[in-house]
Amino acid sequence: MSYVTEVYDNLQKKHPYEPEFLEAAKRILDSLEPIVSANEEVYRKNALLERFVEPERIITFRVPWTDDKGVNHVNLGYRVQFNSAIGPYKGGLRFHPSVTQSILKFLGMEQTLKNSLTGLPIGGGKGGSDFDPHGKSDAEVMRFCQSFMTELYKYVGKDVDVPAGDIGVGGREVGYLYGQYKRITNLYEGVLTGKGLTFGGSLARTEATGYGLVYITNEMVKAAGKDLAGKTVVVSGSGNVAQYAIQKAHELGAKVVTCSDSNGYVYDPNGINFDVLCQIKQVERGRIKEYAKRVPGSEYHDGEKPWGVKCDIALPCATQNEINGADARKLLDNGCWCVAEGANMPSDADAIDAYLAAKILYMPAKAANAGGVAVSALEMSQNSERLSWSFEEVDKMLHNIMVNIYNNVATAAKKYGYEGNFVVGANIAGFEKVANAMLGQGVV
Ligand code: NDP
Ligand code: 2IT
Repeated sequence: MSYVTEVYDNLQKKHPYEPEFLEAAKRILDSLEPIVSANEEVYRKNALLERFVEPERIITFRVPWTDDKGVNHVNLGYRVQFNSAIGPYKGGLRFHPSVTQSILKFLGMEQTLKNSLTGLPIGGGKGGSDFDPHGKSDAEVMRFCQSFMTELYKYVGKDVDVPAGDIGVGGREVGYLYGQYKRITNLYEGVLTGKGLTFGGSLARTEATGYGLVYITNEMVKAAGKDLAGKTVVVSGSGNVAQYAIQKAHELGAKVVTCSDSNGYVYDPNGINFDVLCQIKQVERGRIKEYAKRVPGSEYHDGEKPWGVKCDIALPCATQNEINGADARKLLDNGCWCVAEGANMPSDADAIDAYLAAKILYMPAKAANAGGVAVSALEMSQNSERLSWSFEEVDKMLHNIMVNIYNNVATAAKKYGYEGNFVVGANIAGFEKVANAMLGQGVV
């Protein structure tokens, strides 16, 4: 039995109730086969894969909070400190009812490789809660964040573990979490990223994931001899990543005709209006169906996803497994020739098989959405030197980082005999640095 299969079989036995984690681990391990077989003896001797697949530490805690009517609630809180071989744990916090340890372990493992791809010194972590911020007042969200941090502060710090946002955690939540950390510890330090601009946040962090997604898509499209300008793009989601992917895609001359939330999607043949979208989602915290009421010519499709809409390029920016095999075949049948993932693991295994079989351009999440955490690492640097850089400086660095990621992923794929397969390329390019750091630091 191959080393990779052996490790995966063992993992399955140990964690039978963690389907999302097992799915992510299987996909990653399978695509590491070429680098693992080239280094099998040394990896086995150092139990490298056995260590790589287990988080260094998982912290779980209860989060009690009181709603505006005085009713008490208890949610679950987590932080998965996955891998610190190349830097302090780094990764977002997700507040969503679907959050479980399995989902956070899958995200932590992905994050470890993603952070390595950025070329910056950040390890991998992820955390969050099954708390649902939808429909909660600002005061309720604040009390929840304060309670969450009252436990989490013991385990994080600027050189230990630096959380940020993810689904359900944006600037408002990061601000409340930061305020409570500072109040408890009396430390004014960069313990979180995605902070407000008046208290250590980096310019361009809000835009970074969406912009980075479009920068790497552009690089991949150019390398294939094509151009983003004039192309039709389908986006899912309407949160932080989707909003700034839409803005940047329009700036580069493409036309984004859809966006969505968990209730349905809107189709706007004239291109999604960024200002209306931001008014609904950032200011009013409303539902995407409002868009169709305000923008003449647009349509709302309740209960549907946008994958049946004809497009050149698809940018899934909502959540995991939002494109299954049948959705992928619909995209391909309608002529889609490029998929780049803003969300984490939005395409299921069947969908990825369909992309690879059709040989379309496909950039997986850990490379495509790495711009967010890359600018988070730049925020950490700015906090350390107590200076802040201009929007243009940060944006230029982000652009360079995404171009480097594209080149490293494409080169690794080619080096191991999988030219054009960016799944293999991204996993191997990310893993190589983490593996070498783990080997160099001994069996810990
Ligand atoms: P937001 O909370 O800002 O937005 C999430 C969007 O996705 C909303 O439109 C939401 O709709 C939709 N969504 C969430 N869960 C589901 C679901 N189960 N089914 C259908 N739609 C859903 O989050 P972000 O934009 O920050 O995150 C989006 C994705 O990008 C996630 O996969 C995240 O992990 C990933 N990501 C985020 C980064 C960042 O910097 N923020 C960096 C890298 C990746 P609704 O409001 O109805 O729930
Ligand atoms: O999935 C991700 O990369 C994020 N949610 C961003 C993490 C971060 O630390 O900025």
